[in-house]
Amino acid sequence: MDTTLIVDDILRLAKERDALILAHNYQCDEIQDIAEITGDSLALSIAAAETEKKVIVFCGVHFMAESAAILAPDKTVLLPNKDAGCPMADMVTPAALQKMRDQYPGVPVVAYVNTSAATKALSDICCTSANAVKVVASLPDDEVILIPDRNLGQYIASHVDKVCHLWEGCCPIHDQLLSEQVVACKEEHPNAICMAHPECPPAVLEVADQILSTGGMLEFARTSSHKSFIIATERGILCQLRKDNPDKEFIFPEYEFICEDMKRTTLEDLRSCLQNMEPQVSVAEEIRVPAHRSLERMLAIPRD
Ligand code: CIZ
Ligand code: SF4
Repeated sequence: MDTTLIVDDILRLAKERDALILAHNYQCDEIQDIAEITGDSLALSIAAAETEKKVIVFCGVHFMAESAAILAPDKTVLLPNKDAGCPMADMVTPAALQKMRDQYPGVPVVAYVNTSAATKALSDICCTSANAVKVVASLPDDEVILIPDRNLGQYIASHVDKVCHLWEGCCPIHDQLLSEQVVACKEEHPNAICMAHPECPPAVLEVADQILSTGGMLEFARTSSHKSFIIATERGILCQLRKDNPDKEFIFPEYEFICEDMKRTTLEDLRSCLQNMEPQVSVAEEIRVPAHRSLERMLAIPRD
């Protein structure tokens, strides 16, 4: 079917349903193009909480739609493709986390936002890749449990003066990038600035010039006087990087860097979820309330 017809249908249905379409920075270009707001998971969840609209269509993965449902409980949250999950978020379950809590009684748990609502409910505070070091440094405790990403965990541990107990999880997409691939790319493009996501392995972060969340990368590229950048994160970010900086060059190392879950959402899914008002994502009140407390504690920490 003709794409323009689907796009017209989506825009008409979004109006009829009073829906706000949000797209994560890793979504396919055509999804990012049609979204009203693009961004990282936290910025999108905050936009969901602040909008006057009744329906939120979250083009991203399941934990992100859950975060929107936690922060905006009075709204209907739709996840256009119900199979869009996050393997890293699935690497920690509440039962396994409870075991670790029992092992380190009284030690606070800092949960990366890439976790389920049930895991957030069992944590003390959340963090994102943009504020992780700040969140952990803000805690009065000299010992913390960091879940679920060991790479982000190790990055945080190297920036704070605390004993950090790391969970053995990772993003399978970022974790498989090799420092050799980044170094080869740097050698080929000696004038390029390398920006890496903290979900990449420590050896990659060591050779990167900047370690940034997706929102941080977009801001850095926009405001930097450099013209050329090596990008070590999921390729979907290229869509906004190109829109914001038509005169700058963005290069990827020789690595696929595609998250299949982020690419599951299609324009057809988007149209069909607006037609049928499903799949919906909701969070039961007994999980939502403690999960909300963990997110609110993070949001109470002043941003830069
Ligand atoms: O929190 C997000 O949106 C993710 C998964 C990546 C990032 O750094 O923005
Ligand atoms: Fe999860 Fe990694 Fe995909 Fe992000 S890129 S959604 S962390 S698997």
